Amino acid sequence: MPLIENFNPLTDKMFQVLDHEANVVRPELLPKWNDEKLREVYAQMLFLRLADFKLINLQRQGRCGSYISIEGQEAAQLGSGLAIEKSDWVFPAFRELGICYIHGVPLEKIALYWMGNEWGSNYEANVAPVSIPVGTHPLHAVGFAWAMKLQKKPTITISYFGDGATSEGDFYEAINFAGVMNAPTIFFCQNNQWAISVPRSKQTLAKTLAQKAIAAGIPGIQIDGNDIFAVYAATAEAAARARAGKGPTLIEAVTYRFGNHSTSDDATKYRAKDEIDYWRPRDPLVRFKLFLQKKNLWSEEWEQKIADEARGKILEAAKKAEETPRPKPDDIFDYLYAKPTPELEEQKAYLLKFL
Ligand SMILES: Cc1ncc(C[n+]2csc(CCOP(=O)(O)OP(=O)(O)O)c2C)c(N)n1
Ligand SMILES: [Mg+2]
Repeated sequence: MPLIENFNPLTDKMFQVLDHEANVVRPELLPKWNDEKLREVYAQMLFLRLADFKLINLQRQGRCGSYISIEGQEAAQLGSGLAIEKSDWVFPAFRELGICYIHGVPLEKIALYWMGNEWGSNYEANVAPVSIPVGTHPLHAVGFAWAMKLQKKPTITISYFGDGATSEGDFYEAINFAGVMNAPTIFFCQNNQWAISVPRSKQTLAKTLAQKAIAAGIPGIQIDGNDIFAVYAATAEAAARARAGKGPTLIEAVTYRFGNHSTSDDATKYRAKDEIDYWRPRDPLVRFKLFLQKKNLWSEEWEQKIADEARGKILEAAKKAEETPRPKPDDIFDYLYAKPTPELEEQKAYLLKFL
């Protein structure tokens, strides 16, 4: 029975495959992964956690301008990333280390971006540039998906955005237009409970964010975003629907932002410690580890080994990023348009003369 079409976002309970204690509650929806694959995916999740910590440290050491942490959101990004094809297009917001990396952006490029070096946005992967304006890029994903449909290509798109973004006008335009055009796209909302210092409860009276899909006439499903298997199952089905010409899906992945909003923020000013205590046991990495432990697939030594391997790779990426030359000041003129306008040429000449 299709999961998405039968989900009622007004009344149904958040979809889980694993409950909070890592018991399998929907065995038929577990991905068909063998033990080796399960361990590989866990190692990827740990890698993301450690890469995230490293970027925060680089910022604290003054080696990186700013950074926006994904701690707590690894399952949402990894699970969805594994459920789409590398030929599909990802439209990220700013808190997206996980999906960008999993979809093929090298870690050194991600680090470079946060070091303020625009060459960090220059890569081969099908990942659009980071969108800092909140909620504008789901529209780009819809337009791209519509173009793919017109060209009869099997490519789909997926946009990532937060709970806060669902209060933006652009979001409603995007889901509405996607519905009308039957665009092959997925709206992947990571409801991490906060839009900087504004809690989810003060953003909207809507009971779920998934129910916003109803107004656009498209399916919406609320899932446990800290349950990697729920994320994988829902995204895989949404992707299959899109590819089969059944149109867009809104996924609300319920998760939690453990860290500050960004490295410029101090969440202790507005967030009670109890709340973090509530979410700590719900950490996606903790849940995945519990699941592996129950299957006898986890040990202290193995965790140590994969963590060491991850740290080695992360250090190498950070080193590469730091050794990359800074952009030239006149790069801003060269990369704005494919062919610079006469005005830009004039401004560039002026700048070079000035320098
Ligand atoms: C259009 C726009 N308005 C305001 C901001 C400032 N701003 C940056 S992040 C943010 C909150 C976003 O919250 P949410 O969508 O839940 O994403 P999260 O940061 O939690 O991942 C705001 C208001 C912005 N970048 N763009
Ligand atoms: Mg948020």
